[in-house]
Amino acid sequence: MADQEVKLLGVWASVFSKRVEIALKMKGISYEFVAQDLSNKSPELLEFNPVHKKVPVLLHKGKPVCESLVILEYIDETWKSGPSILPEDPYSRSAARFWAKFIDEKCHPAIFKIRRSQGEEREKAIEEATEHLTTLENELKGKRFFGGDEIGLVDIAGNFIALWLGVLLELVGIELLTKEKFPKLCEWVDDYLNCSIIKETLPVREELLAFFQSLFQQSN
Ligand SMILES: N[C@@H](CCC(=O)N[C@@H](CS)C(=O)NCC(=O)O)C(=O)O
Repeated sequence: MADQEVKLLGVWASVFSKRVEIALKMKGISYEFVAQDLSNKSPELLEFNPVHKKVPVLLHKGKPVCESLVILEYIDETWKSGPSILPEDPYSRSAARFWAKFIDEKCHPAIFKIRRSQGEEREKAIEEATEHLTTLENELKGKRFFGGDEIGLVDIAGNFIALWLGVLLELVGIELLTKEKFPKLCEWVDDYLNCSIIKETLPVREELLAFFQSLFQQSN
């Protein structure tokens, strides 16, 4: 069976690996999770993702697929079981790809910049992140999930905003995603984290916090 030939090279604390695990679970595909040590990259990781040398890598029947958003589309196109990750209609599909890309290219860097900067530079980074989160807040108006009534590509891409953002900013003593400023986004976080597949797949907040705390201590 095709399911038995699915392997995921990943890291438990990686927001990108978790995207792939969520998609596989949504489709009901069983897979082998092969944990990677990014401080000592495995020959398998280097062989199957020689360009970026990053997790996640999905191996399907021995063939590698790299880059989490590409993998999500591959999963959606390969397994028609379970709910769709991308919408059917081409315009809605392009919109989903647009917002997923926006999260990766705008939101992630802005939030990481807050952690890395100090003083005036940090204030600017907070302003920038606030602007991007406001854009997402507006995109959610009238919808429960970015995908509509059900979770889809943009929700899964938004893992970082749902869990990692709060953890990373707690470590620098900043609260950005508040109910007062972002009521829709906060409602989305609650609804998303309460979906059974999401709950069983994403890491426990305290464990993630401890992991990044120790990672940052090592890198400071
Ligand atoms: N754009 C990539 C990002 C993947 C990524 O940044 N993975 C990190 C772990 S969270 C990684 O493997 N880092 C190893 C490195 O940078 O050397 C994706 O969406 O899959």
